[in-house]
Amino acid sequence: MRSSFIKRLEKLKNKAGELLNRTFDQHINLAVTGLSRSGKTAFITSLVNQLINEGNGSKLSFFDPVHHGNFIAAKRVAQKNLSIPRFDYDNAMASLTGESPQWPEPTHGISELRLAIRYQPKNSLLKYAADMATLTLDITDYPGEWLLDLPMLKQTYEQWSEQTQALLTTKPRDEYAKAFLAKVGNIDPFAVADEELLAELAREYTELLHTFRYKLGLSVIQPGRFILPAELAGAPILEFFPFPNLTTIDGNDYQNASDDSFIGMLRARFLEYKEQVVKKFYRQHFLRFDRQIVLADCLTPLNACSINSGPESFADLQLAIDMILESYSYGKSGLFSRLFSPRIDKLLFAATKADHVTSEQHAPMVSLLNQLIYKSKHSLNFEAVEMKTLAIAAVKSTNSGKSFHEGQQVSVIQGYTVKNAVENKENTVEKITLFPGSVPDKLPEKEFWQQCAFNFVNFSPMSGMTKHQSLPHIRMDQVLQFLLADKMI
Ligand SMILES: Nc1nc2c(ncn2[C@@H]2O[C@H](COP(=O)(O)OP(=O)(O)O)[C@@H](O)[C@H]2O)c(=O)[nH]1
Ligand SMILES: [Mg+2]
Repeated sequence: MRSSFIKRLEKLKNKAGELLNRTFDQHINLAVTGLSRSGKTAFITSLVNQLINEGNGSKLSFFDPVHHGNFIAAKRVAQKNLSIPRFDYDNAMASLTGESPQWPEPTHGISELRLAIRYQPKNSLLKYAADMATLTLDITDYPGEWLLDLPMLKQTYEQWSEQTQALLTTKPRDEYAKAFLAKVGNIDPFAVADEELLAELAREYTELLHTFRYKLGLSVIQPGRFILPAELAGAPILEFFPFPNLTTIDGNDYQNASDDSFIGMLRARFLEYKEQVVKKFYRQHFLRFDRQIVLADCLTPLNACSINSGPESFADLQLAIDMILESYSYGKSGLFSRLFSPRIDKLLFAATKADHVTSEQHAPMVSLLNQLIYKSKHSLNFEAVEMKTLAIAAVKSTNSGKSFHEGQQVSVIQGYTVKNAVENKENTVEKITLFPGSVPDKLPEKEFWQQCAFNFVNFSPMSGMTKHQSLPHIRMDQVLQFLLADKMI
């Protein structure tokens, strides 16, 4: 009699659990972005790794569900959106944990991964109904460069050309862009377009963008898709470029330029790009995000003084962050309004690669990033978005310690760098110990760039990491706490 009563109670409880699980919001669409090489792939790999290997040596004491013991387990499950490439977790882990550990191959587009996280509800209503609940976490990785295209939506081709020309004729871009601008300047805008020439100049413009990004360390790259085209590589929709001195052309002539003229064709492709590429991304993906993490590598631009473009590349990063954040401001501008703005409730900024500096430099890293986002944070209308800034290392690749230098004790870091990577295909690594310099806690001034005192090297991942153990990290638990913990109570 009693046992059948308990059985019925259990059954009821399960039923109620199912129901509640369906009605409760147990789903998060987490978007991860940042400019190329800001550390997105490493970040997602580590986040997934920390969750699925929880218990195997993980250090997640600031993540309440683990700390309070209600985290049960997480596993990868099939993603819902079949048309988006899967985030290649296995390959990334294989690179990191191989015999000579390597950073994962860079990715060039959007990818997705879904985790099912089991936990024991303790405080929410769910605890009356179920011993176990599931939080589904959809993680989307997409290039921050794609968000740099948003401001183009408000511009005409003329305006965009004018603005881009201004950029291309100032330091440090001018030197590199001269030849390209001269070539375009030689074209009669009203002549019938030569498609070959258009394609060639578009290629040249794209190469310029690559130089700006990867040689000069600049961040404002427009159109952002040009350097990370994903499935659009080689498509004619990416074959356009800014046309200099358009404002000197008669307005009527410009308006009436025929569709097959150079200018007509460039204008048409620009418009098509905005419709089919920029808007499409916002509609298809951006709208469904609930939470966003923006990764920023503030250390690389500090290193840029050695190539003489420190101040510019830093100012450029600031501008790029402004442009990226514009995507999250609600309501203010009629054009973007609700059509493109996702209803995100949490926005996390992470200064990545914190393992490149000693731990007392983490606070300055955070205030530096806060300064970079300060302007946008105040000028944009973020409604009820909760924000936080952290200094993190997704995959910690150094150890810190103390050393003596000229009789003084100094904090140093120790890690491995690849020695003679080019000549020596064997990839021998070399152990180095260094004091990388102090991170300025506000936007660096002239003296900082003159001293050129900041020096950090690219470390290789540490050896000895294994697939079934959690990766060493800095503050990934605080990341999880901010992004997930409130949904697991
Ligand atoms: N030391 C260290 N280096 C990192 C970390 N995360 C990323 N990196 C470095 O940054 C590079 C780019 O990272 P990746 O995740 O591929 O950037 P993505 O282009 O944004 O996906 C890597 O190849 C590493 O050299 C980290 O946590 N620690
Ligand atoms: Mg990547």
